[in-house]
Amino acid sequence: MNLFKQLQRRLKSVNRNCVSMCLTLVITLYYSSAFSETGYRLWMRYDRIENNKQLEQYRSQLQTINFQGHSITAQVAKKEISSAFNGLLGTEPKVTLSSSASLLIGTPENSPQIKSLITPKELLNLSDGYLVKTFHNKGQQQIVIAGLTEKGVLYGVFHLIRLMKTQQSLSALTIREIPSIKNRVLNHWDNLDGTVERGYAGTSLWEWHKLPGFTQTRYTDYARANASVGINGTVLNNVNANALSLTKPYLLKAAALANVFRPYGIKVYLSARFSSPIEIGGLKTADPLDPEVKRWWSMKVKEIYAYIPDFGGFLVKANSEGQPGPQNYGRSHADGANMLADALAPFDGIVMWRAFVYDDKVPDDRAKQAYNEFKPLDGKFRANVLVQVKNGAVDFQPREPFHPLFGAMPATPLMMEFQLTQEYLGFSTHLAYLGTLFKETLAADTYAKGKGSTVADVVTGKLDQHQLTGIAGVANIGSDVNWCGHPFAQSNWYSFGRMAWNPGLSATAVADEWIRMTFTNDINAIATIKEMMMGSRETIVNYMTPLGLHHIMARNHHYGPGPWVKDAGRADWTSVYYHKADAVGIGFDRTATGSNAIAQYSPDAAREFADLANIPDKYLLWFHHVKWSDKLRSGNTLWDELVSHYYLGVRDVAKMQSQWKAMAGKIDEDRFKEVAELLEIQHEEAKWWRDACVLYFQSFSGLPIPASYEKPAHDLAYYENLRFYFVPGIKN
Ligand code: GCV
Repeated sequence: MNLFKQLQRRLKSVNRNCVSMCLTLVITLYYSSAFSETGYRLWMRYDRIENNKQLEQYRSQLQTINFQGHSITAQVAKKEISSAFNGLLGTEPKVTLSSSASLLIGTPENSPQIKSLITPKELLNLSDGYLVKTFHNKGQQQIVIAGLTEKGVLYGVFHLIRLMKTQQSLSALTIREIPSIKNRVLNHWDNLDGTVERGYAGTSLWEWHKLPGFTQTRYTDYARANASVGINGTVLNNVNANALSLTKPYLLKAAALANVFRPYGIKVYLSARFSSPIEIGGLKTADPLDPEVKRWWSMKVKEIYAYIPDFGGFLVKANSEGQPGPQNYGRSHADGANMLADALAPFDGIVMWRAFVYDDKVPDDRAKQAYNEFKPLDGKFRANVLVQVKNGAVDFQPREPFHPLFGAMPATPLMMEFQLTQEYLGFSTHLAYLGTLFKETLAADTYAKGKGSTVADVVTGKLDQHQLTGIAGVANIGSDVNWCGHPFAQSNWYSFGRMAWNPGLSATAVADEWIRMTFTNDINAIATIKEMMMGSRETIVNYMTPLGLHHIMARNHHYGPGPWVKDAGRADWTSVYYHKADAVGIGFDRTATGSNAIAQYSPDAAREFADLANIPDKYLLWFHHVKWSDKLRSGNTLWDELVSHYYLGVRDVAKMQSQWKAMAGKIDEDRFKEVAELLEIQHEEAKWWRDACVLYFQSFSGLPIPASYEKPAHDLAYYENLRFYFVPGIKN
């Protein structure tokens, strides 16, 4: 609790005479101007509920609490509820052992009251889920939070807090929540030197140098935030892994973090460098079929579990972008994954083997390569292997159609990989709510088993009855005081967790929750901020990569536009490879006349993508090379439509700016100012993207920018010659 709150509380408890009230007012005014709203508290802000009627109602409904359970998880749940109630209500319910307490919390095992109130049927298959129910008995109301596990109880506690923070009624609750996906994991691309690959929010959270001796309180706050949205795993280090992570000193550091996260139900995982047996084990090979190599990994895994008894397992990037892997020894991805899986199996550990593979030596469309490689391996992986697939087939672009592997490997559990860090969506200066992107992918129909076989059904295991399920988000978290760089980027951490728990949630419902918990419960402000968020990703698509364009950013650091990039050492790292603009038209022909990537989708999905009359405009240039003069559904030619999207994108940023201006006075000044300034940067950068792309593509189409549009500020050469140094997210 900060000094301000302590003083406020002390003054209140002394006496309520006029003097103390005046003093409270003075101190409030002083400290509210002295302490800034940094955003550190994320959506976990426990400030007094401002709606007095609601406040009084909660106070009367939550007078006494009977919370059973003594585990480390129960302890942190108790602590959380105590600080939430203190902050939100300004008072804590009285702790009691009475069965008539207004709030009963526990498991049927540790709470006889819960055992008598909740039927076994209600608890059936609850796993780490929970119930939150209101009972009415002889005119008395009682709220019960019950879980089968203490982790479930902790999640239930966070649910109740969420209800209060979003000011929902507690009078008739019948909530039964079960996580749809078992492993809900953040992937940190954090390097041991403190840098974060594609990180735009400062440096790594992990102070490797001070670990294991010193664990900062921030690690606990990180765990609290994750648990509050149901995230239950974290991969600490970059997939471009350093083998040192698996040496004893670093394992002890990882163990110290695991100790902090454990009470919050969060397991630690590590990215494993495939060549570790050579680099730190002194072996001559890392061949997965070599008995010495197998033995080395078994011993290494045993050692890890000695330090971290609940270690989650390994994440592996192999034979991709220069990383070592089983193919170096003529072995398959399944050989590599299975060797690690065998080492982890005795400890219930899992392998998350990434399908993000492509090679410029392979003479096929990059978008096809993961499927080509992995589809034939379907069913060949051990039971404790998840194949981790990016949401789209290229690389986290502002928009991609769903990855064709979803629905194509029924005998293998596939894990979704989303990118929360905004590598291709404006870093941490552009406002992008990605709940809409997550939802678009999860709701996409693979048609794998007929209409309605959504990507979410693949990932939750529902489609092919897999028990082992997973979802990963490449973290956007760093040492920045507000964790994510942009105040709105926090919503992507939040929505990833919420949708990982329940992919059925709508993007708008999640945005609504997040706004209420992070900014305000003011209905008008919520409506405006929600409108900004819901349109924000489409706005970015419009000024960066409309109509299915992709991978046209600047080379290497990926900051800003670079549709002209052509000499990158390898074709699949250029932009011209993807947009294929020429005098006739633009777009990548992935139909049967081109790379035929379309054939990797099931026939119904493929038919829709192949048919120019049916394909949604948003995927047009992903799959088709279209003539500049062709008419689209809008009646516009492709050229006019393309230009209008670029201009619309910039206009919509200006609209967000004016919407945000209207929030003055509705939210705190600090975050208001921060977002306003970032939107100004975004507006400038949106114009930069628009002008650079429109001028570049015009050099092929030879067609005019309609006179009604503002002229680009510079000529094409100006944009092509811009150079940037020390851009965050890469090692310069
Ligand atoms: C961790 C893209 C990024 C790389 C990243 C890679 C991956 O290529 O630019 O920085 O590497 O994806 O997902 O492995």
